[in-house]
Amino acid sequence: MDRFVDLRSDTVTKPTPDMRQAMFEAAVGDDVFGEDPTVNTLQEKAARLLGKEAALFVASGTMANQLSIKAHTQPGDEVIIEAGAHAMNFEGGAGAVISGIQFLGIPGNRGIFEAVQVEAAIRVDDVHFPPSRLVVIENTHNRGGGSVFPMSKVRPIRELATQRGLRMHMDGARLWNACVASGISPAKYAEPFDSVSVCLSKALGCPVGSLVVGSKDFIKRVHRFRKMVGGGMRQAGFLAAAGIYALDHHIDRLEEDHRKAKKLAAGLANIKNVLINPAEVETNILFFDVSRAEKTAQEVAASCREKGVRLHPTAKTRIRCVTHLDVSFADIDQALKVIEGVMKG
Ligand code: TLP
Repeated sequence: MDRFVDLRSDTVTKPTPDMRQAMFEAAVGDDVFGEDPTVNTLQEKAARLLGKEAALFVASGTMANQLSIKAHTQPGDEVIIEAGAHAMNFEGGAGAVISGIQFLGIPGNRGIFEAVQVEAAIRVDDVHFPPSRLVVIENTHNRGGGSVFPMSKVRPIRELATQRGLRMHMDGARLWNACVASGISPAKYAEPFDSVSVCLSKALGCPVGSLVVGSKDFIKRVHRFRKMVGGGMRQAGFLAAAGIYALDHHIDRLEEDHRKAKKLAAGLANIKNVLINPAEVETNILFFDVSRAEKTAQEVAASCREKGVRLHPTAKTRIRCVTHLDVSFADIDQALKVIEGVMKG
């Protein structure tokens, strides 16, 4: 099938013609020598946009998160994180391997947690316990259904972290979506955090790339660790050019992706045996449940795929959909038609 509607993830986007042109025209150099002008421009731009001293371009969101964790911790430390978070569950156990840390997963409400929960999770100073070192917040929260971590809940966590000597990292793979949905600027969202990772290859439509931002000293440490894991790239300006283009042109349009997700959710709510609360859809990710149907999520997704609609089953009865640059409002109508047919059949 040459044309299909791909709602599995916002990572599936292809560069637009204008983005490809920007990549084609990029001035490049050897970034391991610090001589790629386009990488340098992207890093300066990202640091400015997020209100931090410095930024580093890395290969992926996983690399951004895990090198940040490494730079904040010592082996044996504990990292407090929401139990469904990407950095703990979907990064191949890297926290244990790369940093020698252990995660303490605390339950969230659609990925969102409270300062009192962090307070209860902080270990007392006793030889039995790992030292609590870092709090990680995911914004938007992937498994929470693209939920926006409210600023009103970030601030008390920051106050507590400061009092208790903990650092804070934001997995902002989709921070852009949180900013557009909440009206809060990237710099304001980043302000309470010691470090933030952001992705260019998710909502923003780039082929590759993420950034870590933080203080100059922190980024220097991340840079050293990037080298250790073989993440030093050479003429990476071709990729950075896509990032610059995306930061200039693909943030404001996310509002459209959010409307597509809301339209999809509203349509799904009208399909027999589909369970979803459209009021919970805040950004570009939604989950729906098919436990009332005779089929598993995998069977529903397989039947939809045969009819040209790709969905991401994440559990026996749970399916994820993500809207992005490469799905139109008409594609959403088409997806709804196919899902309705499959749920009936
Ligand atoms: N998430 C991907 C896949 O892992 C499932 C997706 O399709 O959503 N943080 C968050 C919140 C993420 O959602 C992801 C990717 C990452 C980090 C890791 O980014 P990459 O895939 O670039 O290593």
